[in-house]
Amino acid sequence: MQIDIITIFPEYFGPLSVSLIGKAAERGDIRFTVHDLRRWTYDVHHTVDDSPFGGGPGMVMKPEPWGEALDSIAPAGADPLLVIPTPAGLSFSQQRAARYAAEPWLIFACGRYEGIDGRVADEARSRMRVEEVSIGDYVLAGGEPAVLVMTEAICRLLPGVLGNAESAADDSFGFGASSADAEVTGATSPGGPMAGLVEGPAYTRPRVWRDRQVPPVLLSGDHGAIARWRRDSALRRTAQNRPDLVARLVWADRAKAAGRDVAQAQPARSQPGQSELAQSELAQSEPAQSEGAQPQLAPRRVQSGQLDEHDLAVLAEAGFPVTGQDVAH
Ligand code: JF5
Repeated sequence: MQIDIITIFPEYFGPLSVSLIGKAAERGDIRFTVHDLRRWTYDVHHTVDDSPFGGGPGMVMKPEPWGEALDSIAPAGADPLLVIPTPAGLSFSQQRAARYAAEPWLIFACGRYEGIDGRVADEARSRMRVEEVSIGDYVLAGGEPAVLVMTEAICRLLPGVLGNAESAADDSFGFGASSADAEVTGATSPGGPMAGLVEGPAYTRPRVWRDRQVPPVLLSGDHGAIARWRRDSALRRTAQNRPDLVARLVWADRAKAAGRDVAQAQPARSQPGQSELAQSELAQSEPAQSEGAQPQLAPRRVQSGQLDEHDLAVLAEAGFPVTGQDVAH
């Protein structure tokens, strides 16, 4: 995979030569080329910004250096995907990371100040695919840290980059072990038992530390019981920390029960045509933290978009009293 990065702070990308990504780059599995935008300025001060038309605070990045940089890096006929970090963009997610990981060539354009002149993305769209992407609902001083975040999320999905190919599948927001293919193709229907959940806690030696035991089931050697326990702890942590994700699971579950397509029914952010009902379900408040007896283990269906009795009991225990058909408030 080729990754070009255009920035006024090339030094910012030193971390790309460290750790897993650094090793992948050394092996040649990923090739990073960092370009200084000022190379495409011709005045003595190497000016990249100017004041905004229409007034207002701050500065806007001038279009000319960007136009020349993109012409030079992606000549006519080339087919890269241009990614522009901005708080106003589409959400970056594990799914988008997987889609980007399947691209042979990405170009990242790091804006500073109040962003890049709007015509740059428009003009680039006339000859290449362009996505404006946000890594979260906060404002950075520039796109550089967003590019580091995205490259890390993307590159660890490349074959051979992560030590253990399996370990990406059950990650938080991962697609589950049974859909490694979907991960690479960017399929929208998640597959495995951990799909749509954040991960529960992990443990290592020693078995007892400061009077705290590792959960005994993890030492039992019973792989079925361990998988069940992990799903339960993932459900519990998702219920406690991410009510938005639980709302999605419940939504997908109901859609499945109603015989509708799960991918279409998921209440993804900013989907046009989203119903009032979806909005009210997403607005569910955070559940109270709860402790107490573990729900009884029961046989389960381990398919995405399906919550069995046991899942519902775990969710209820964690403060999400979800009945067969209703979400309690
Ligand atoms: C940027 C204008 C780009 O602040 C961000 C960002 C936040 N979430 N995702 C990206 O990017 C830098 C700031 C202002 C354009």
